[in-house]
Order: sequence, then C-alpha cells, then structure tokens
Amino acid sequence: MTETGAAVLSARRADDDDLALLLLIRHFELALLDLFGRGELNGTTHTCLGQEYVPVALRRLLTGADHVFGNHRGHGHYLARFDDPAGLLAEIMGREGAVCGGVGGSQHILRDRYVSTGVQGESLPVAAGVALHLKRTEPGALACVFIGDGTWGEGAVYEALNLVSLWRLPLLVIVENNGIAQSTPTTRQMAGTVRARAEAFGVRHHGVETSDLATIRDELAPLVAAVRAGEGPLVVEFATHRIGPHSKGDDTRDPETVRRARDNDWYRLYGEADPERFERADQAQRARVDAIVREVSARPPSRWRP
Ligand SMILES: Cc1ncc(C[n+]2csc(CCOP(=O)(O)OP(=O)(O)O)c2C)c(N)n1
Ligand SMILES: [Mg+2]
Repeated sequence: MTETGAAVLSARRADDDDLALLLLIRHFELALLDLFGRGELNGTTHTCLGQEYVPVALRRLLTGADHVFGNHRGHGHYLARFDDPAGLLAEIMGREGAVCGGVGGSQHILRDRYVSTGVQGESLPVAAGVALHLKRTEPGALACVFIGDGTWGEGAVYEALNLVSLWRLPLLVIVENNGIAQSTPTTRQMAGTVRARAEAFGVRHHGVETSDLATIRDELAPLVAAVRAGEGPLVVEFATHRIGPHSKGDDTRDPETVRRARDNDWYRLYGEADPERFERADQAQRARVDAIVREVSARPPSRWRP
C-alpha cells in the first residue's frame, strides 16, 4: 500500500454524471498547468491529476449537511462538491466572481460547509471539533477530511485521532496515498502503515485498491453509515497515483514510476472500457473547460470585500 505505484487499479463503470465530473476535473487541472506554463497564473497550484476519482466516488456518500475539508491538492474536492469550475478558476486567477474574492487562491477555499487548507495536518483537529459539534447538534452528519500519505508525519493528525476515537466522533478521514510526498517516496519516510497507525488509536481502517466508482461506493456505503450512526471514526486509505508533478514541473520520480502511474490512470482504464461514450464525454468537458478559461480570463480582477 505504501510503495509508490504499487496498486494496480482497475476502472470500468461510471454513469454519465460521474464520467462528466471526472473529465471536468481532469481538463480543469490540465488547463491550470497550461495557464501556468503561459505565465497566466500567479502563486502556486497542486493538481489532482490521477486522483480525480477519489472525491467523485465519495460525493454520493456525502450529504449537504456534512462538512468537507480539502487540502493543498483540493480542486477535485471542491469540484466534486460544487459544480462551479468558473468560480474556482476565477479564485485561482484572481478574477471577478472568485469563490473567496481572490484572496484564497488555489489552496484556501471557504464555501458553506467546505474549507480547504494548504497547511498539512491543520484540518484534522479542526474537523475533530466540527465532528464534536455535529455529534451534539446534528446527529447523522459527519466531517470528512482529505489528507495525503505524507501528512501522517504531522503530530496534529495523532492528537485528533486520539480524541475522535475516545469520543466516538463522526469523522471520516480519506487518505489519498499516492506513494509520495512532494519528492519523498512514502517508503522512505513512513515507518509502519497507515492501517496500523489508525488501529493503534482504535480507529477502523479500510483500504481501497480500485478506481471503479461502483465498487468503491459498495465497499464504503456501510462503513460510512456506521460513522453516521455514532459508531466512531473511520480512516479510508486509497492506493492512488499522482499522474502529474507535485506542483508544476517538479516531478523528481524515475520514468518507470511515472509510467506505472500512467498505466493505472483511471482516464486510460475508463477510456478503454467504453471508448465511444468516453470520447464524446471527453470532448464535451474539454470544450466546457476551454470556454470557461476564455470567459474567466477576460474578466476584470477580483476585489475582496471583507
Ligand atoms: C505543515 C506543512 N509542512 C510542509 C508543507 C509543504 N508541503 C506541501 S504539500 C507537501 C507534501 C504533501 O504530501 P502528501 O501529504 O503525501 O500529499 P500529496 O502532495 O502527495 O497529495 C509538503 C511537504 C505544508 N504545506 N504544510
Ligand atoms: Mg502523497
């Protein structure tokens, strides 16, 4: 699970809505890298290329009452929650219509019950507090946090796990284990496993080794229902792959590792499973993102009104 690219992912089934969302996120991320390459964006960005299916799979297991915490690689987390690529792009480009008035940028988004942070591990203690509030005031709702494998190096993760387990709080921790943290392979920085660490706190752990949305939802539905029912927190660890660089142009991996990641890309697997439908959906989302990029790029700069 912790070895870079170790999991062999298979992907076959997605309905039209899921496929459209997967491809929207894919083309959104590719457009960002293109905009950066052309000097059209400031700051930084981390794309979720290769990992799009994780939030897409989860979206049907979450409700509007749940709180979602994204991370530095969070565009897919946001787009799986809100059908708002123009608002997010405007935020990243600092243009009118930006979700957070252009002061949050790529990593720091706040909207309704969604928040993301670029500070690794920051979200867990906050989500633990939110989960406590939900348990007391809105039973049945949960807090869902996305973190990477590298974020298990942060002490705040363990303080939060301790309390959420002790107090049986409705916290769902989604680990996107892509086998690497920036340029450090997980095998070179993590002793033991995510599973053993979760279980050390008495927190249940479930590993996901597929990118097939239907299988993931079938596996997770009863486990998420148990979190809602007050049976305590859950860690779900996805064995996934980063297809692109950590941020922009900073991929330090050897070509073989990158090739293995690309071989397991849901985009390739779904494309092979149903080529004609995939091609149509792919073109539609590519065109949608192209139009959004043109339209948002032409907007005036955003203004932040506190
Ligand atoms: C507290 C903190 N330390 C360092 C960083 C710089 N940083 C940003 S992403 C990252 C690696 C994160 O790795 P992982 O959690 O595996 O997520 P991934 O990038 O692989 O999705 C680092 C070190 C940070 N954002 N926050
Ligand atoms: Mg990682």
